Amino acid sequence: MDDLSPFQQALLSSKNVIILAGAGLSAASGIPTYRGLGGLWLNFDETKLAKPEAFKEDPSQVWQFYHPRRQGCLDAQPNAAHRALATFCLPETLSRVAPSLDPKWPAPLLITQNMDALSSRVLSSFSPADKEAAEKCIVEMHGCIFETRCTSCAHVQRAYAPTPSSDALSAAAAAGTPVNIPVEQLPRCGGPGCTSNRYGRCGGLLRPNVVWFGEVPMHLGDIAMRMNWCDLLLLVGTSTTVHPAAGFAKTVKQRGGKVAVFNLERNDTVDADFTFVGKCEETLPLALG
Ligand code: BV8
Ligand code: ZN
Repeated sequence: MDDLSPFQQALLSSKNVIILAGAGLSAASGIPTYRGLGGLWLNFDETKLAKPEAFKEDPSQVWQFYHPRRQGCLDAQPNAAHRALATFCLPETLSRVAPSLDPKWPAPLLITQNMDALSSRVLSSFSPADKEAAEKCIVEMHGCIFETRCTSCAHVQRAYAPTPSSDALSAAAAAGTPVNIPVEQLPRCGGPGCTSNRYGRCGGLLRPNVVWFGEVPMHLGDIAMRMNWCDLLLLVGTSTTVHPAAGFAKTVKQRGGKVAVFNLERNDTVDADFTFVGKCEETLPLALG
């Protein structure tokens, strides 16, 4: 692994640290990446299912794509990389490893492209004060697979539990082959476990509250504003192929900031100042400790 000290020196003088995490962060938790070996998209054409038009045309197919993934994310446990990032966000760590942060941004922005909520779920083992401090750093820019959004009343509900009202979906998953589930049997607003109290639980069709291709990522305004002042961007386990996240490194470099890559392989498309080749669950604890 490359010499850590130049990177750690940059951390010591950094005023505004941002971390962009991708599927590689959760690989050690058993969640398949998208484009690497065994990647999810190698079996699915992303433009076919992860887009609003697909849901409009065949919500049954799209729910059958997400329902087992949600279960996989539910079964997954956070790994050492999630823990390293969460611990890094704590005031006592920052006072030691990043003492020059601008009081406007006293903690890093942890932008995750992942929908598995593992960067939040790792905090369940933290003290309430530490959980609160680290939670404030996390932005789920591509949404969360544990959230559903009503396509009629827009009620969003988050639950670390299987897809709500999913008997038909579970039967289809058990059958192992896509079936055509009538839309009435798909997750509905007001179904079991619904906490909506607007419009008397409207019965509308629920969708996964994730960002599909062609949809605007979440919290983009906050991200863009902060990115303009970022002087150190960490890219953790991402192939930087999906925009607008793929362009963040260029933005930071254009403004004189530095970029550190934590990945299994070098990425020639990124003009990195520091590259740590290896499993992020091994390299991050060393780099941020
Ligand atoms: C938008 C949720 C308009 C759904 C996802 C041409 C140019 C520019 C843009 C476009 C273009 N053509 C189309 C677009 C737009 C499109 C896009 O970028 N397409 C790509 C494919 C070209 N983008 C969009 O549509 C976005 N919206 O543009 O709206 C707009 C924008 C701004 C302002 C106004 C309007 C919406 C994109 C969101 C799509 N949703 N997911 C679902 O998953 O079902 S994307 C999906 O890819 C995931 O969210 C994932 O996080 C993301 C990125 O992938 P990675 O996380 O990087 O994962 P990947 O497998 O690729 O890489 C893993 C890496 O980890 C590898 O490098 C591997 O080496 C490494 N690794 C593995 N193990 C480890 C490891 N590293 C370290 N340690 C390990 N152990
Ligand atoms: Zn509703």
